[in-house]
Amino acid sequence: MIKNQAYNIALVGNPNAGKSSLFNALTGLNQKVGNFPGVTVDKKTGKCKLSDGQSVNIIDLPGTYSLYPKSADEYVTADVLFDEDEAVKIDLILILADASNLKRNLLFCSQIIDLKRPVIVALTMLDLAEKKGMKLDLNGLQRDLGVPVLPINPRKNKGTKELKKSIEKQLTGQKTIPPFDFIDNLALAPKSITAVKEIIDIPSDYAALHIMAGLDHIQFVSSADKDKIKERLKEHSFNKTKIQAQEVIQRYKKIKTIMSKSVVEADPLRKQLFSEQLDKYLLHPIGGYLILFSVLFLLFQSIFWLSAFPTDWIDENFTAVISWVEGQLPTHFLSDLLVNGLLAGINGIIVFIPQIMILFGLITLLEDSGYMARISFLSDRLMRRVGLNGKSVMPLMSGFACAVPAIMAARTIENKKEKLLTILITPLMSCSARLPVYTILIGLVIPSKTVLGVFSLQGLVMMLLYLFSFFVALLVAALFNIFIKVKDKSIFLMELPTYRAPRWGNVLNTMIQQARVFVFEAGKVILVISVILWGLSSYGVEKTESQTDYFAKTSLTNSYAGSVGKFIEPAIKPIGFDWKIGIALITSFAAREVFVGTMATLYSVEDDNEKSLRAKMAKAKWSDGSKIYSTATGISLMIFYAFAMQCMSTLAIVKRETNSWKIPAFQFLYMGALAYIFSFIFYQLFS
Ligand SMILES: Nc1nc2c(ncn2[C@@H]2O[C@H](COP(=O)(O)OP(=O)(O)OP(=O)(O)O)[C@@H](O)[C@H]2O)c(=O)[nH]1
Ligand SMILES: [Mg+2]
Repeated sequence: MIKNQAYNIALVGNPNAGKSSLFNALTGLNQKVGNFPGVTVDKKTGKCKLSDGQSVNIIDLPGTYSLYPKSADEYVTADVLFDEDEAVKIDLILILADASNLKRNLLFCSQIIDLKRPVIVALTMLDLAEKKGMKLDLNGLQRDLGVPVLPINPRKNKGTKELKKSIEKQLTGQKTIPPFDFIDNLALAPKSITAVKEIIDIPSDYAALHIMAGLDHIQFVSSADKDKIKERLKEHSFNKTKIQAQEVIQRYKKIKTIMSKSVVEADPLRKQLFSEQLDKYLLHPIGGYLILFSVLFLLFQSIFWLSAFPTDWIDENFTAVISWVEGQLPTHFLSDLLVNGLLAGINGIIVFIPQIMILFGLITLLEDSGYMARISFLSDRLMRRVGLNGKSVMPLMSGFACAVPAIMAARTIENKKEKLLTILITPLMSCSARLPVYTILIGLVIPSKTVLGVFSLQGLVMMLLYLFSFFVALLVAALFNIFIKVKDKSIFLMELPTYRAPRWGNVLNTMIQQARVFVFEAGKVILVISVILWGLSSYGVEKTESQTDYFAKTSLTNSYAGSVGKFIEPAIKPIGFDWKIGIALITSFAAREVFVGTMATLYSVEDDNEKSLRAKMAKAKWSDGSKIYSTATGISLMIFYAFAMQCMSTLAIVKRETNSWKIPAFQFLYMGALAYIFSFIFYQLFS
């Protein structure tokens, strides 16, 4: 086969079978891998060089249990497999099957085989299967399935060489289209299938069945043909549900026969694996919840404990660097821009690297070990009370890191209402961008004391903030649940993956990458805004008798930024904010991280001898001489940042995922209202 364009190879299989691990091994990229079903929710393409030098495209896809898609992520995969996706046309399908759960994995495998396209089956988790006492005859399986079957271990990068060879073979001539149907598909609905195949040209009986079942969703069939098909289906009284049920029964029957020949299954009386024993404690109806609370408690405390030293270290050294640079430069407005605009902005960013790294590291640890899936399981009951589902936990937990991937993770939720509710409340989770704001304010208004001997009071307050916003999020869900009228059946089916030792390389990698993203992506925004802000807060309008100067170097109070801040001050005074905070609120609508940079710029424009931002803020006074950053204002401000929707990227992703402007607009409004109301209440309480 000669082709100008690179071949496209799709990675498909049940969730958590190791597709993304293999994708990374083949392409050298760093697609997210985690030990729970539903990590990948979108397609991702990478390049891989085969031994003959040709480069092929590898496409990582969301995992799916069957070819009848139910959730948004499963549709992504089904669309690619049925050529519904305009962007990718598949030349070869690589099915990954988890050998330690072979029976269930073979169901999906057998469906793909019946599509009659070039296929290779790669078996993963053979190490686990062996531990369970299973024995597999790969040659026997290959014979019965009629397609190549290869053993691989993408976690350890084993078997990839042989796999590449097999791919090469398939692409260069010796293509093996599965020679026989796995089950007798035609017999499922002989008249309807024949009728469809007369109208459109497809070789596979089973694919014809899928066209009939998903007719409304399919686009490559013209509407004239669709009408014809519909007519014929009615004639032959085609019943989708009944046929699907029959299909699955027949497939399992055949799988059973095949397995009895080629597989020695795990002995049910064998000694339980460590992983299985562990669940006795971790999923215990009482103990399980106690452990869960302790884990989360430790998580939030460690963010404070572990980051305290490196954060202080960076802060001290970088402020020293800034002072030094300032000393070297002549007095000029460009030096001013460099020191008070740029460097102050950079300092605002890099001091948070340790916290961001620790937060992402700990979350990755939870995901990689397999405990995250247990958190879903344990919280399903609570989630259900407020109209959500155990599967909402994954988006909500990853919302602690960042709402953007978290909202995409809601794709795995099948029920429309539960999915919408999850998307609506996910931005209320305290994401990593709020950490800088919390940290600086907690440092200002909460004394650094130890409670009960070991716990830091500052860490406790931080945790209370997280808990409070989580609690409010659930209340909000419960409230919206009453008003949203979408009827859809709801189930919670989630496979609990085997516990695995975290891959430390992966944890470290995620930490470094996220720090990079934070510094560069957020950094770009922060720097741009800091520089603009420096301009707006250093210059303003000055009127003298003879002329009006629109570009006069002036004090912060009289500057452009100052005027805007002063303008909105009356609206925010009731919640304890002064006009400088007002300016920060406005700039933070781009992204919350901008807060610290804004403060840094505003306070350094006002010439001050203090170099550390915290010290400058601590000195700030109202006109009556009282401290601006009182406990009440500090708390009110943190609460505001906890609830307000200050993130353009989140709004954009909600728009994309829900395909509607109304939902992000509503989110923006309701979160703003919550922020103002709660800030007001807390300000009054603590004043
Ligand atoms: N023991 C063992 N673990 C493996 C093997 N292959 C992958 N894993 C682990 O299995 C887990 C799931 O891997 P992923 O690559 O994220 O799985 P996926 O198929 O992309 O999952 P989804 O994106 O959720 O569909 C990870 O913890 C891997 O380290 C294997 O052959 N043996
Ligand atoms: Mg994946």
